Amino acid sequence: MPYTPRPTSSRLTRRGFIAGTGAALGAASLGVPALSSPASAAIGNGAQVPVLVIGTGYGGAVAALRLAQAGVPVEMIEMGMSWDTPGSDGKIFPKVTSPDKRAYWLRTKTKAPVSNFFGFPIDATIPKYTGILDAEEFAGITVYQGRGVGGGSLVNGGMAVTPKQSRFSSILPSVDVAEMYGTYYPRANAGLGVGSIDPAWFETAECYKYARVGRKHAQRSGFAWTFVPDVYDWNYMKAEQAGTVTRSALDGQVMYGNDHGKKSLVQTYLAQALATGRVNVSPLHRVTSVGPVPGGGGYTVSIEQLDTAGNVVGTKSVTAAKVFFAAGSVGTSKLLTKLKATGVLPALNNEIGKGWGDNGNVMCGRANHMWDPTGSLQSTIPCSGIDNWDAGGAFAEVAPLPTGIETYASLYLSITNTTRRAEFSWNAAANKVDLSWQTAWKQDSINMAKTIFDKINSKEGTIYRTDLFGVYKVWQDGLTYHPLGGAVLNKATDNHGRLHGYDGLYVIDGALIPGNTTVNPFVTITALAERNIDHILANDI
Ligand code: FAE
Repeated sequence: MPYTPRPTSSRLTRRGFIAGTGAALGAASLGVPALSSPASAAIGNGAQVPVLVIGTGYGGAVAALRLAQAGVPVEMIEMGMSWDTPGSDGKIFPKVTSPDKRAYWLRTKTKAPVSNFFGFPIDATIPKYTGILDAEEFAGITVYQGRGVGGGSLVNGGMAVTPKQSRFSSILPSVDVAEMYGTYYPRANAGLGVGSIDPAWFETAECYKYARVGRKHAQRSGFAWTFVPDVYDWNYMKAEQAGTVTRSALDGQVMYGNDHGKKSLVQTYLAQALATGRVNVSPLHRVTSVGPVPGGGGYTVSIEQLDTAGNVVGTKSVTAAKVFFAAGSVGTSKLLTKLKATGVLPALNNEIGKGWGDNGNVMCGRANHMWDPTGSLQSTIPCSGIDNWDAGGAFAEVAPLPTGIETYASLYLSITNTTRRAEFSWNAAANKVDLSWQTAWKQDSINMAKTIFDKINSKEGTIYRTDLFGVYKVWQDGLTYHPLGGAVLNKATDNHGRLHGYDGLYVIDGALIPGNTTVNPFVTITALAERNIDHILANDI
């Protein structure tokens, strides 16, 4: 059946959205519905609530949905915007090749991961705005994160990978493997709407020529190559290729959002959570403190309200009986590190801020021969990877370079088995949280990625691209898309995310996972959140 995308200009009201949720969940038209109505829906100063969730990414969305289904009202606080209104170009989100103010969180210049093209820098000046992608800079690493209702699900490639069961005990040693693979990974995959590419269509689709070239090179060097599941609607992708729907993945949209096709949390967990009528979301609200109410009775949560230039336009203080930290690995770790160091939550243990890793992310490009073009039309959604984890410690996704012209380049994002772990600490003089990551540590990841690409280059008679990440720079070794850890399960918390030292405070996001998931992380973050909230609902609520 042909697909009919929802017009991007249709902004649903809260009531209309809730009524339409059932349809939206299974719908083919994956436009972006509004999740919150204007400021009137925002949490009020002085409110007293049973549960407050900080952040609307994977961990937060799972917590909100399951609590609400159990009858508990939930207030979700999100520092980013609700992405539901088209700009003057009729689109909600910009393309990767033409970022504007919507692209970056409070920056005046873009900071593209592929920063150069044919050696020339491509970053551009933009107005400061509460845009969708945060390139948060620490001394040794830039951490990319989604900002907005939906968190990282708004900006990621949707690659939805369940780690191999045999590797799970190295990821989360205190968690029951059978329970995860029998109950929680299947639940997470279903809740996220994970699907697989049609292998027959893959063989002919123009937009995946780059992936077929990646497969050919991997297999000729003897590497295991595999399809990777994704939350993008694969039937919508087919329709994009056929030219029967408005293009999104085939129109250069991904890292700054997708107007269509991608099932972000806005279409899945958050849609279901709102449909219960028990969840309220306050966008452009940033939590700055969580401290015990003197004499007991929950926690005082301090919140700043922001405008779209990032100015604080109001402050609020609310009381919550229980607080879930779901601000992402960096957001949660920064809050907890500061609150412990400044004496607001002094009984947190000494594991706070520790065990942080970059999932071993490193990027590189290869220059193909002129007879091996990768295609001028490339889907922004990766669909395959090269698995050399056991032999060389690297899993490399075959990534797109959606420039709209033939580049003869193959691009890869590798996830590697690095054991480097950094620590967050409170810098009182600068009034901020630092991270001890060192750029030089990426050499471990580079060495592991080279076990794949040195071999392919040697077999194919090709070389690394040196013009994509600077001038004569082979490796993008300054970033991660996959921050993990900082409030590690069974260390900073008990084995289900309860923070030591305080009843009613929980961590439920990527901060729980100690630095590496062996594959892309959001399915594991979601599955772990499903496991923990099950236990918390049965025992604490
Ligand atoms: P996250 O989704 O980051 O949500 C945290 C939320 O909390 C955000 O919305 C924040 O704005 C909000 N927040 C933070 N601090 C505060 C505060 N103080 N007050 C209020 N709100 C706050 O956390 N993973 C995959 O598995 N597959 C992929 O294909 C993939 N591609 C990626 C591509 C890019 C460009 C990026 C940046 C990431 C990618 N990831 C991918 C990583 C994935 O999105 C990430 O692991 C999850 O989003 C982390 O989920 P959390 O629930 O931990």
